[in-house]
Amino acid sequence: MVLESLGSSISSAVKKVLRAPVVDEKVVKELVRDIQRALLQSDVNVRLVLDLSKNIEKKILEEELPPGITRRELAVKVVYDELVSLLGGERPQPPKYPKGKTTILLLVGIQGSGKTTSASKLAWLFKKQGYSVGLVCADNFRAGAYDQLKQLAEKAGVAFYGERDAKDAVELAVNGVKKLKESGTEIIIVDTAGRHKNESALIEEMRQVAEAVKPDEIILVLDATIGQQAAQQAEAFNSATKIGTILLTKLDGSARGGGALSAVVATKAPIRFIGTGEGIEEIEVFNPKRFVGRLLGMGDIESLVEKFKEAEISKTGKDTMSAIASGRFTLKDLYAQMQAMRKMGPFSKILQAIPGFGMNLPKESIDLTEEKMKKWMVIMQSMTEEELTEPHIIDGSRARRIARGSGTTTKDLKELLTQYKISKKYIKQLVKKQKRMQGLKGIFTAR
Ligand SMILES: Nc1nc2c(ncn2[C@@H]2O[C@H](COP(=O)(O)OP(=O)(O)OP(=O)(O)O)[C@@H](O)[C@H]2O)c(=O)[nH]1
Ligand SMILES: [Mg+2]
Repeated sequence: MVLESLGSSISSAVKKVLRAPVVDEKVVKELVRDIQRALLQSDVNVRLVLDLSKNIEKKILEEELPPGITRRELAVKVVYDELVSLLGGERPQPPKYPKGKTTILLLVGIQGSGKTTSASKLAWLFKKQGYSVGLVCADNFRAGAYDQLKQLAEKAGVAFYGERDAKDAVELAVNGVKKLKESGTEIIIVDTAGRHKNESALIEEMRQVAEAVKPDEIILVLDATIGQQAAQQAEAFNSATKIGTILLTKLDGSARGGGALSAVVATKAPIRFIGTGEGIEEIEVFNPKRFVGRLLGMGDIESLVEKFKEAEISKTGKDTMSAIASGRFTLKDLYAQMQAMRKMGPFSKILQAIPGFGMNLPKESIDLTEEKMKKWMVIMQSMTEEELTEPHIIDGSRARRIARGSGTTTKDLKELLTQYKISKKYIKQLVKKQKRMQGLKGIFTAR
């Protein structure tokens, strides 16, 4: 069996849903099982797996579909949302360190993960934010380490401490921190050594360095290209020195960084920054939404959601056509039309395209703007299925509930219902008049 990273196995589970001809209960159950398996294989706590997957299943199967959203779309969106929240939620969260005090950051990670490069990137970034910054080279293992960091410190324009030929890494780190602290440096970044082999010695050294330096935050530097090994690495470091945050490097290549998800789960530490190149400026605050989109292989989830919507609209468009042809025209049809029309551009054109809108009313009596259309769509989203198909049942108490639920007023609702009635009446006349003509379709599919 090929051991996939947590990210890529979830990604393939979601792709299965995307490929399924219909998304029914069976497909959803399989998705949930796949996700459970992926999580369990990554040693995620059983309790957490059950909670998470139950949550996903419930949301996909029981949530009422918003108009124009398919179950498939919902399924992808639910998984996406859960992963985003697992990775820290909506907004990127840049760290805030106190001014006028010393904060010590210790970078750990295996050889070649990008510690030294990332140390200088962080230094550059914090300096730009107005902090005084210093870099400490605590790597006495690799011959070139001292010169590498010294040069990068010059590039970033920050202080540097290092000792050529130092014997002891712990002493080296302590000396550096002491020296920079004395000179009033606000953020001290300690770069440590990596190892090829003999990782237990590395882990032990990190433990000792951390104990001596007492960092405010230990940053695990993780190479995005390593896949499943990420979990083991993260765990090994985390058991020796409590990892505070993760910095994910080399996301500029083709790597999706799926291993990072396992690392986050293993350490419960959030990803704060990502490295997107070799240059000193190529660092970004981690953005969970963008990352999950990429992880699921969807680049930009918005465009996917958009695509599903389009498909759904053309389908409802057809349904609406036949509804109209038979003289049946509900608020649902009106909603679908508005949604489709909004994508078509100039509002004046939209007005002309919806039967009855803007035609039967004097222009000045109704200020039909994009705003208003949006408001009406929100109102319709607050209605029940029954109210949408049988609007005449909307009485006073229902009206108040709908207005409350949509953050509008009953006056807004009344206005919408009036418009709906005018549209419906107009359509009836239209259907009668043009019964034998085929031109009707053209009105609705105007591009
Ligand atoms: N493309 C790309 N390359 C990176 C990134 N971060 C680091 N690198 C490259 O990865 C290689 C190793 O980076 P270092 O910063 O020296 O790694 P290290 O963890 O300090 O390595 P050791 O000190 O030997 O343990 C270098 O060639 C860097 O240029 C990144 O975000 N993108
Ligand atoms: Mg290094």
